[in-house]
Amino acid sequence: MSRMAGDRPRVLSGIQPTADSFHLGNYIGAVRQWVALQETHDAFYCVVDLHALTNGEWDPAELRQRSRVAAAQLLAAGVDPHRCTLFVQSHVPEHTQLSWVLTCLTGMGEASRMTQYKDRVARYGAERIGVGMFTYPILQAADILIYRADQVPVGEDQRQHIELTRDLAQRFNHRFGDVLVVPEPYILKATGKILDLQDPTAKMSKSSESQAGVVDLLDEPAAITKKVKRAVTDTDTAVRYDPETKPGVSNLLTIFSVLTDRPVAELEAAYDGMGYGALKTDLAEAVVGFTSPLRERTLGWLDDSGRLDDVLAAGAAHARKVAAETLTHVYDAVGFIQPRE
Ligand code: AQP
Repeated sequence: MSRMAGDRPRVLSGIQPTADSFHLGNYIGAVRQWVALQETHDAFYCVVDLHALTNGEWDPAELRQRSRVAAAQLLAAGVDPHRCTLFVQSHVPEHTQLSWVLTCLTGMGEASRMTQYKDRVARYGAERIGVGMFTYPILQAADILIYRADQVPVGEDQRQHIELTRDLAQRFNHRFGDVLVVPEPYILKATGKILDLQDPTAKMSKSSESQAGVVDLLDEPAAITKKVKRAVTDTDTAVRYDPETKPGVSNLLTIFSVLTDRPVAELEAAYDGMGYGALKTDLAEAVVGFTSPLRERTLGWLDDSGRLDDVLAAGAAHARKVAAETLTHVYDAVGFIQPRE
C-alpha cells in the first residue's frame, strides 16, 4: 500500500540510548545523514529505548537519563523537530504490536543468522544471552515498517538487519496483500563504518570493552585530544587513504574530511611528507572544534528538560497517528477483528 502521491519519500532511523553519549561513528555514519535527509524527506527519528534493554542489564534511572541525553544530542546535532518527527520508541506502543506479528512470521533459522546476535553468542555464550537480544532485529523491522519508510539511513553494521526487514515486508505482503512498504538501506560507503581509533579492524562502538578508541561527542577536549593523538596507525609514515593496507590512517582521514568538509585527496596533498603527528594534531583540533559547541547545545537542552519533553511529546503524538494507521491495516489483513469504536 503506498502513501499519497506527491508525498516526500519517508525515512526512519533510530539510535540506542545505551551509553552516556553518542560517539563519532554514530554521528558520521548515521546522525549526519539524518540532519541532511530531513530537508528532502518525511523523516522519522527515534531514540530506541526498547532496544536498550536487550543486553538484559540496565539501570532504570540511568536509562531515563541516557534517553534524554540521546534526544538532546540529536537536537544539538541539528535534528530539527520542525523539519522531522523526533520521538522516543516506547512512547509509540504500535512498534511492539507490529513486532509480535512479524515475530510470528520469522523463522528461527533466519533470526539465528543475524551476525550481531552470533557475535554476542560467540563472546558470551548462548546461555548468557537474553531472548530480547535474539529477537530485537524483528522489533527493529517493526520500527521501520510501522512508518512505511522508503529508506533507512544507517551505518554499515545495520545492513543485514535492513535485509531482514525487507524479507519480512515482502513475506507479509505476499501472504496478506500490499500493506507494507519494502524499504531500502541508505548507507554511505565512505562513512558507513568509522573504526575504533585503538583497533582499526573493528568499528567504533558504544559497547567496546575499552573506550580508549571511542570518541564520544560529550568527551572533554583534553580526552578527545588524547584519544586522537594515541590513535593506532601503522609503521609507514605516508598520509595516504588506503583502507585495505592503512585502515587507521584512512579512518582518520575520513573523520577529518567529514568534519572539515575538505575532500580526502586535498588532505592527502596537504599532509604529504608531514607524517602522522601533524595530521593527528590538526584532526584533534577539528574534532574539539566540532564537539565543543555541540556539547554546549546538548547541555542547554538538558537544562531545559520541560522543553525537551515537549518536543518528544509532540513527536510521539504525530508518530502514533501514522503508526496506528499502519497497525490498523496490518491487524485487519492478518485477520484480527477490528474493535468497535
Ligand atoms: N562505527 C560506526 N560507524 C558508522 N556508523 C555507525 N553506527 C554505529 N556505529 C557506527 C550507526 O549509528 C547508528 C546508531 O547506532 P545504535 O545506537 O543503534 O547502535 P549500534 O549500531 O549497535 O552502535 P554502537 O555504537 O556499536 O552501539 P552498541 O555498542 O550499543 O551496540 C546506527 O545507524 C549505526 O549503524
